Amino acid sequence: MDIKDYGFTEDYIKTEDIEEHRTAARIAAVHKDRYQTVSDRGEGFARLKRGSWSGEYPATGDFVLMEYNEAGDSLICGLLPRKSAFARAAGPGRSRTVAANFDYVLIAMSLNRDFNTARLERYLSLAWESGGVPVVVLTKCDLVPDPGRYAEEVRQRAPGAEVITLSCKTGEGTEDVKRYFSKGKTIVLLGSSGVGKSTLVNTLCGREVMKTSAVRESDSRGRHTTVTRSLIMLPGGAMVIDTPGMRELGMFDAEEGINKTFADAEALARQCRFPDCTHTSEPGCALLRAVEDGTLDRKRYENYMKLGRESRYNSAPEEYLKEKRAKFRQIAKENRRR
Ligand SMILES: Nc1nc2c(ncn2[C@@H]2O[C@H](COP(=O)(O)OP(=O)(O)OP(=O)(O)O)[C@@H](O)[C@H]2O)c(=O)[nH]1
Ligand SMILES: [Mg+2]
Repeated sequence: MDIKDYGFTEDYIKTEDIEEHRTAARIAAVHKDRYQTVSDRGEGFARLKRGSWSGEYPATGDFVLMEYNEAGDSLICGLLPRKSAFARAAGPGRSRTVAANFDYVLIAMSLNRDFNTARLERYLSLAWESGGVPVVVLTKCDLVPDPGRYAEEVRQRAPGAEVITLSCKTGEGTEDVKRYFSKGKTIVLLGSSGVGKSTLVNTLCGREVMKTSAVRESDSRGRHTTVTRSLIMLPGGAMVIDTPGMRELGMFDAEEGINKTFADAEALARQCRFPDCTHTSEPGCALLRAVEDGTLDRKRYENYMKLGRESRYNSAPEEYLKEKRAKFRQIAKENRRR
């Protein structure tokens, strides 16, 4: 087995800088405190070396250095710098890395009751922030008579991202998706439970590598069939990280990603009269004017504002609250003056 086939390059660490008793490895799955790894020595398991860990823990897709142990679990002693990472909030001031070192983020959303453009904007913001290139995949297009209409609606909401309609049942769109799966590339699959992420992995593999199960009839919800994030090598040499559908996707440190997702709102924000416009009540606010005259969808505006607030709060709760208190003091002062 060659770690280079798993996407390892000297950008992560120069081979000459790896000490003799250490091996570069990629994390293929995380099982609580035990890590499934691939390296030049083959597939194996590893644990974190005690005492050498204080910061961020490895996530699926990460490259690490480990002390190889032939007889049992190897010891992970260092995390190599990431080229991309998808992280979500895990409470105020904390984040959790879902996957690392991928080239593309495939956001899957199915054309049944899962379809929700506000949620898509959430995924897109974190995806742009991750450093990978987002691609929107509208799955189960066999379930609706006019998938093109949905695709058009999504294109309006996802400037800069390709939108593909797919059905693993009829095979429609699989060729469009396959273009991203070239040798050496890593693709992370994200989306709610039941949208067909694992079904897509099986389709790409040509056999059943992942378990799948039917969604609930009443509301199209999935049953959280996939429970670990695992990196799978596909026949053509691309790697896919299949993930469990996330129940919550909180914004964390995602301002740049939000700005990319809402490029239209961002462009308007630059035209406001006041450079520090908060787009809530100021005269001369270009965003409010656009909502008023219908050029900017009200729901999209509201989501833009909401995701921004959430990101600022989750990334720096103390600072955010301080700013909020200062703003209310200012309003109170003005009211008194009036
Ligand atoms: N009609 C239709 N059903 C599909 C399609 N793709 C997947 N499904 C079905 O959707 C259900 C859920 O698929 P999964 O692949 O398990 O979904 P998942 O996204 O991996 O779900 P979690 O692992 O729970 O996050 C299964 O019953 C699939 O057969 C499709 O293109 N068309
Ligand atoms: Mg699954």
